Amino acid sequence: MGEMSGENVQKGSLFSLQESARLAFFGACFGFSSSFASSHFHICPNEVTMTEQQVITWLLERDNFLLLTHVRPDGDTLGSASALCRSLNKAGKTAYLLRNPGVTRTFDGWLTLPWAPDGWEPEHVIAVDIATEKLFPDGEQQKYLGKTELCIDHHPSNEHYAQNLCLDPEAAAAGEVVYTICKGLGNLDEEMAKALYIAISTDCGCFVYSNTRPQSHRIAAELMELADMSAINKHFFQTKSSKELGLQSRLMNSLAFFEDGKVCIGTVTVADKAALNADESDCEELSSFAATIEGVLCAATIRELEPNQCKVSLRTTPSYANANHICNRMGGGGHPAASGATLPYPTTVEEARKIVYQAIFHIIKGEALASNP
Ligand SMILES: [Mn+2]
Repeated sequence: MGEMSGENVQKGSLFSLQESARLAFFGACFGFSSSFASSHFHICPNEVTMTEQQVITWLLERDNFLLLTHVRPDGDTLGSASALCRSLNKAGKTAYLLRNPGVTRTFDGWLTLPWAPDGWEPEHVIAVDIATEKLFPDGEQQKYLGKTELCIDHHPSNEHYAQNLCLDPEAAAAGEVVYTICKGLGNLDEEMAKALYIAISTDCGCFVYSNTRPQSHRIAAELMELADMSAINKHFFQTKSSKELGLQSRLMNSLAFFEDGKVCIGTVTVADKAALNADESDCEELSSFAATIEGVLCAATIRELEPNQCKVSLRTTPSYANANHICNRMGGGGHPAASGATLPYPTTVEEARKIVYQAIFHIIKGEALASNP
């Protein structure tokens, strides 16, 4: 699964001023301090922090909810929203998900996604697994910028754009937080259990990434009492398309290694995808592939989304290289072991390689100096 590590693949920015983009971008690349683009988005100064129990009370006092999911939606944002929607429906509430144009066929038949009907107007907007408004998909969701009443999240990098925030930065997935809410609403069932299992397992690489905590297993165990997860495990973790394997092979051939093999940077181009007739759903697991090579502690995968528009995914051993810090330098962010950034200025894949190299080495060398003065 694509962003199964819970990476927070920020869309870079939606600058209207190219020059401002250029300045901020080169600031990020070359080490000027950079509060990258956040001023262009809403920050809620009087944000209220909520526990799951307070969220339950808040939900029960209201009705007509619209659930938002993030751009390039992954198992966590979709599974969590799907489960929460069903739980709200079972509690007698009207709730829908806002249609997300980026849903890949990976999820076909695995999640119920009740999209809001055309023209339906919500009373309350809830963002699920969305760390920043920069991750709102283009299109209809843009009209909800600054309008999120509740954000349910697990990203330490959450940008506090919602009026109310229920954040557990220790959770492996937003699905763990949503689990507590659904359980509190008292209506967990087989379908919700499957959706929450998809949310949690995909964000922690089926319980092997470093974000996995004992509680992730406890929740998964409880969910497994309610549903058979074997088909989910087979589909999401033990199945690859031949196109996907072809892309992996091209990525493998593109890898450049540094620091005695501890750092690697690889690329997948638009031409690679075209040659294999592959689409985004074939790319979902690519970002975690390079990190599985023996000896690699910092793996960067550059994917050309469109010609000269590059997305970077980092998978690292945080004690060696903090992926969130590296991606912060490129206008993105996420978690210490898994982060992402979409370079906000058009770059060729080869230019992107240099930018990523510089960001990685700034952090590795800077942090090494900091710990060995
Ligand atoms: Mn997540």
